[in-house]
Amino acid sequence: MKEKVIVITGASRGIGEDIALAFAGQHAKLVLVARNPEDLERVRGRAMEAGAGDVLTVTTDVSKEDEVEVMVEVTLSRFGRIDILVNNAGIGYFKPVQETSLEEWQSMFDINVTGLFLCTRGVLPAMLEQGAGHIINISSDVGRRTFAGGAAYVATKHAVQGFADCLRKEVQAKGVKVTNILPGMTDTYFAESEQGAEHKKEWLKADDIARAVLFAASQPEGVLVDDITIHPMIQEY
Ligand code: NJP
Repeated sequence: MKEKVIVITGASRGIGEDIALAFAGQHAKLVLVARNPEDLERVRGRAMEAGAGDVLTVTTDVSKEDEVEVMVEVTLSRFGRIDILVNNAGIGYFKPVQETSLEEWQSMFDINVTGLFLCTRGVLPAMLEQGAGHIINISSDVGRRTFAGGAAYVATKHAVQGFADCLRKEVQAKGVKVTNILPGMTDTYFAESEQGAEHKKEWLKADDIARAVLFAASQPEGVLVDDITIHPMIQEY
């Protein structure tokens, strides 16, 4: 991973922070993306300590086309290439349909789906020119199943799965891999919760997801991992 350039969205906390630390431990060069610059700076410090080759932070709202374009430009002018994009930024509101506001619906689609599309579209020209690259999406176990009370969020993650499965068919022959990681309940700040809360003791840890990402990312050139579903023992799939 030493010479690899890895862009990670939602890198300011939770799963994204641990993905950054996992790649830092492999001495990769990191581009950390999120909206909060102070949190990004904190993770940058941790990643440097963990052994990252270099770390660039780019304050970006992934749902904004112009900000994503700038993020890609800044990355390419600093490092000249992009090897891996981890589309991790995401939010969730969990309510019955009749209680879901249009604002909640739209913000989930803006970040979870449009943001993922914009970042993917932004890095693809560089990856296709390189003839190599890897898009890794932090989707969700509910990208392939459903449950009552999560219709809007579940719809965004089904969209991610459909988008990614089509994209793989477009770019696989050109050397670009597409992998979906489908986590179950993971102890982070997700859905406005607290990381480390007592009731999440038996949930997955952010690092469990980071190890799955690293597994997919470190396969030999000719090996493509499509999906990894991962959930805690206490959660039925
Ligand atoms: O959540 P959290 P997770 N532009 O809240 C960033 C999926 N997942 O780590 O922008 C750019 O701790 C935000 O940073 P900031 C989930 O759907 C989770 O659990 O500064 N970045 C922060 O870094 C999501 O796709 C569970 O506020 C934006 C990060 O996103 C992924 O895991 C289960 C942004 C969120 O960190 C990571 O979520 C599952 C924007 N517009 C799937 N908006 C689970 N935790 O149980 C947010 O199945 N961010």
